[in-house]
Formats: sequence, structure tokens, C-alpha cells
Amino acid sequence: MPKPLFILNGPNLNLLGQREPDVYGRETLDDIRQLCAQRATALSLSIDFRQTNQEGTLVDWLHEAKDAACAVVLNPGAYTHTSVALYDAIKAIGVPVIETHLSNPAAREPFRHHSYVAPAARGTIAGFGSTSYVLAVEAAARLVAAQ
Ligand code: CA2
Repeated sequence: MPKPLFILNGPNLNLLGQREPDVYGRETLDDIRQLCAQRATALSLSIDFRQTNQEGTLVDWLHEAKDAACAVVLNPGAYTHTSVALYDAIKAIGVPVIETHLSNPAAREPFRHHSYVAPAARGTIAGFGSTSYVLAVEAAARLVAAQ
């Protein structure tokens, strides 16, 4: 078994399933955790699934991933559009990071069109609801297998 796949979730994603189902779907973050765990197990990966509302905690977890994770699936939430600190952390760790979004920010308000994370990430998956996470787990498994 390789090191676990970190799946890191940023601010307000703990509220999933309670508000804005038209944008983010009806599933809770725990539902998404279970989907990811099932897919990861089928791909012989383990996951470490976390959520925080704190930008600095996401930075700390990315630093931790440097030695402890095979890859990172990251939904930075609104920090996608504001955080140079996340860009710097991803650049610093040398572990592939897959930027992942439930919605398609490019099709939403203009302030969501820029991502500070995208230029540092290995790639981005967005717009498929909870399936974005499943696709990101699959992409991570391929990256790990190719390493
Ligand atoms: O589509 C995504 O996954 C986002 O990362 C979600 C962020 C948003 O700021 C990004 O532009 C795109 C927001 C997550 C907020 O989640 C909520 C869940 C339920 C109710 C309200 C917000």
C-alpha cells in the first residue's frame, strides 16, 4: 500500500447538503468522504479525508503531505480565489496536488474565475458535483501508479 491520499477541504464545505443544493448538490461532506473511500479502496489506495475553515491549517496539512501523502486532492473552497499562501505551499511540497471543485467556478461569478491554486496544481477537476472528487481520486491513482 502506498502512502495515503490526502483529501483536503477548505472553508464552508462542512455545510454541504444544508444550503445551496442547486449549486453544490444534496450530499454531505461525509457522503463524499464515503464515495472517495470506496473508489480509493477499489484502486488499492487509502485516504485521509479532512476539512478546515482555516487557511493556515490547509497550509500546515500541505506541508504534512510532503512526507506523509502519495498525492493530494484539494478543494480549497473560497481560498482558491484569494490564497497566495496555498500557491506557495503547493509549490514547496513536490507532491502532486489535484485542484477539485464541486461546481464549475469558470461558469459562476467573475470573482471565482481566477484560481491562485491552478498554476501550482498538477491539474483541475471542476463542475461534476461529488463526481469531481471520484474523478480526482482516479487521477491521483494514475499519477501514483506512474511514479
Ligand atoms: O465548487 C467548489 O467546490 C468551490 O470550491 C466551493 C466554494 C467556492 O467558494 C468555490 O468558488 C468553489 C464554496 C464552498 C461553500 O460550500 C457551501 C456549502 C453549503 C452551503 C454554503 C456553502
